[in-house]
Amino acid sequence: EGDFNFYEPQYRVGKENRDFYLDVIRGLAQVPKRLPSKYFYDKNGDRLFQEIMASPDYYLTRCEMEIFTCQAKEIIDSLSAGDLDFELIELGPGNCAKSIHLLRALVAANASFNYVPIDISENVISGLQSFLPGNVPELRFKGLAGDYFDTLAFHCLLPATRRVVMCLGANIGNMTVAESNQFCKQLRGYLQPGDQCIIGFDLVKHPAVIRRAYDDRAGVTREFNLNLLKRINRELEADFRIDRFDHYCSYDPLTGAARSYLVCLSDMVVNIAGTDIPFQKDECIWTEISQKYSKDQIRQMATNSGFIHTSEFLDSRSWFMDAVWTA
Ligand code: AVI
Repeated sequence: EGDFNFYEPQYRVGKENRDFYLDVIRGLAQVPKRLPSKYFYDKNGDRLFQEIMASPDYYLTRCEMEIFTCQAKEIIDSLSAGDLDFELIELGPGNCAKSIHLLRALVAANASFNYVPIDISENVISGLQSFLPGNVPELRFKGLAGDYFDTLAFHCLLPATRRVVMCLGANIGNMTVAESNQFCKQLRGYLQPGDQCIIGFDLVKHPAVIRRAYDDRAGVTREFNLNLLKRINRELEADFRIDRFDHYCSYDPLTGAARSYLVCLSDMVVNIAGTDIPFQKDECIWTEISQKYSKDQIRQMATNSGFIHTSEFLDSRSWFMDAVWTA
């Protein structure tokens, strides 16, 4: 790699922040500049994301919640036509607010299943460990903290009757179309024929509704985006002047991509752990993609990645889809 000059300053940041540092420096060395959205979620970012999900302008959470509260029984029916002996893995469970409806319905149906939530955050897993026993008594579960795919790959080496993998919340939308196809192919690679997955997709809809969701009137998404710079300042000894950046989001109905940016309001040089990075007025840092899909694209993605598109569950406005695919 040609970026040797980047390596020395990294030793000014703690070992635990080294990957973060390298991702930030590499992203800001690109033209146009970019920062990976996975770094939104520090403690403050988690709190802001909770606020976004409760915001009247951010429809996604309510749509998927409606699907899980009103159609849990139908979802269960599509999982294997009555054979309820499986392992239910959830990638990125958060606080389980949606999947809990499925868990309760499965327990009520006397399903013989184990629940395995996998999350990168130890906090999420320990939170579930204290929350689930009191809220879904009789649930057998084992939380695993770690990277989705590393953990899943390791876990899938263990014997199991059948596996169902859930990836809710339109998390798949935070990848480009090419990356999400790759993700689904990789997921298929870990599964056996007859295993299934449930994936949440945000659907294309009126462009103004989508843009509003990523530029909410209360300004929480703005705070959420700017928080990334605050985190870089705090954890990577940087000196971003937060008031010299603005939140901007675009939605392109031709590609289904909603993109968030941080716009630089004046020429400046920012120092990150000893490395100077120049910024120009009106330059944009691309921080996030939230990809929207048509129903046909979702059906096609199932086929492309080696799954059968088994069933689809929509909310009453057809704004969101939870798709069940069979390997
Ligand atoms: C987590 N993810 C699906 C959210 C989304 O809709 O892309 C993150 C988010 N970004 C801004 N608002 C919400």
